[in-house]
Amino acid sequence: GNEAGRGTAVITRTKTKTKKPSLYRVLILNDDYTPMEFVVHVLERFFQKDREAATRIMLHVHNHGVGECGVYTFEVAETKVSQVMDSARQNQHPLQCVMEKK
Ligand code: NFA
Repeated sequence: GNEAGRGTAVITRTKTKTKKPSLYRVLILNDDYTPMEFVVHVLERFFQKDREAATRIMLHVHNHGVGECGVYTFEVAETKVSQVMDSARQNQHPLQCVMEKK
């Protein structure tokens, strides 16, 4: 607390900073044209999945339309989405990657 000149007591910082960051799911969307091997490659390169996990996620997206690549804080999730979208564009694949708040 702080007692300032005119008898106005002001409480500052009653709480310590314990706010947890919001988390975001990064998702890949299915399409009819992106090669399965490219999606596996993306999951290995940008999401640190081994071949088995990457293949499982790719097949889940292929069969269900959408699938989770990982959960990250806002800036990390944004970076992952940009990396995937840039790589897809460079390779002329229509692959879409999005993030959503958990
Ligand atoms: N559906 C794509 C195909 O049959 C493969 C794919 C999987 C694309 C996951 C996008 C995401 N070639």
